[in-house]
Amino acid sequence: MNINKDQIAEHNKRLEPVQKRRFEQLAAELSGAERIVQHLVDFQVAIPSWALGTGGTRFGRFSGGGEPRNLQEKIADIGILHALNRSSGAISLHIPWDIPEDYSAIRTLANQHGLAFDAMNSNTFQDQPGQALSYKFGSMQHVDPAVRRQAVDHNIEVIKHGIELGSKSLTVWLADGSSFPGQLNFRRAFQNTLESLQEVYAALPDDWKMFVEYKAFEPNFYSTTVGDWGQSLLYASKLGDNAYTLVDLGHHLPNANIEQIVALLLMEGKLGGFHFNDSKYGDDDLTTGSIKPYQLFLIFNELVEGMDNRSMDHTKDLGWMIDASHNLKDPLEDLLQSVEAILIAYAQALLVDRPALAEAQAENDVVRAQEVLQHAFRTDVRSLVAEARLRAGAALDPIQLFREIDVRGRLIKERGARTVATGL
Ligand code: PSV
Ligand code: MN
Repeated sequence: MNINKDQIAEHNKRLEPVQKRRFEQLAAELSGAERIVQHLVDFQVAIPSWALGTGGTRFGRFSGGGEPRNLQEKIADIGILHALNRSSGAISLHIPWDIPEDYSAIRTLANQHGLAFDAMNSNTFQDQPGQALSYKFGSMQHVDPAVRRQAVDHNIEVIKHGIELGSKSLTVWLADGSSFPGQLNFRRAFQNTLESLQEVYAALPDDWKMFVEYKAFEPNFYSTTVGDWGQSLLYASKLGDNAYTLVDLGHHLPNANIEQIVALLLMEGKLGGFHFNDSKYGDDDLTTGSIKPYQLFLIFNELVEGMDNRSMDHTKDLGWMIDASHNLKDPLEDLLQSVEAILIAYAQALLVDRPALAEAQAENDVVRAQEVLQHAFRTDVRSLVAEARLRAGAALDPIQLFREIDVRGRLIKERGARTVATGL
């Protein structure tokens, strides 16, 4: 199904008078509202192909209906999101779940929906049917060189798919690690992993980036071979200029100061991209901004400050991706909420009075520094985000329109009530 311009126009016509009043009132109070709205119009967040179906836990999976059955339908789902918010103009694929049968047809379809191909993701954390060697004891860290070779070859194959689609980056997340003390020689595991990554890096086209994603624990519970940002940075630094660290918000030990991690990675020119989600306990993969919106704002505060400090392009120089899983909500509604939360945090970070904050810091005025940050965080910027949508041709209230025109009901009619998307 497609959402047409008339449906959006009719919806916006109804909501526009209230939006106009809210926006004008806020714009009169703020300096630079127009600049912020333009930044918001330009900002795009990639949607992961694996987040369009209902996720599960290790205890079970309660599927919704109308889930995408193949890559074409995943692209169509993201097309719906992008038509509704005009901020989801990219898809991130996971191989082998999303191997295209016909590159040119897939490129054309994505193009029709206004979607680009963001980072390609490899998968050496599961064994695939017919796979020669098992990843049970790791992939790139493995004691057997033949398993490492298989993992390297898989990543090179992922790059090849990406080249055909016009992607420009590869994200490598390894489940490698150990679950018991003594299981691994840490140094050897690191060296094996580094050598394997070096082979993949050598196969990377010059205009591509490699993102090394870290994760503190799970599926391994004693050690992870790319376990934190320090280890990721070590690999990325040894690999070369086109290798970067990728921060997934759910991949830290409790209470880690992610905003500080982000600030230092940016300072070193080694922050490559983001996987947005939220969590209370571990890698919960909940809707972005649903649990810790202040932390999300503080992260964006460092991102904006750090990117501006290096004269970076907010939209192009980092990979912005969601990585979430939905057990209870409609995946598409959940993704709309995540994108909205990201844009709100970004808008609030753009609002921070930087000279006032710098002055407070220079004077050790801790109270004033907090006031400056919280003034921005407590500003209700939703009318700026909505204004950006209006100007970009999106719906003023994407979730409301999604429900008004019964998108899910129509997808169920089209695809069936018992479809299950590929992925986790
Ligand atoms: C692992 O937890 C992760 O965050 C990686 O990014 C994977 O690619 C993704 O989730 C899906 O398993
Ligand atoms: Mn991730």
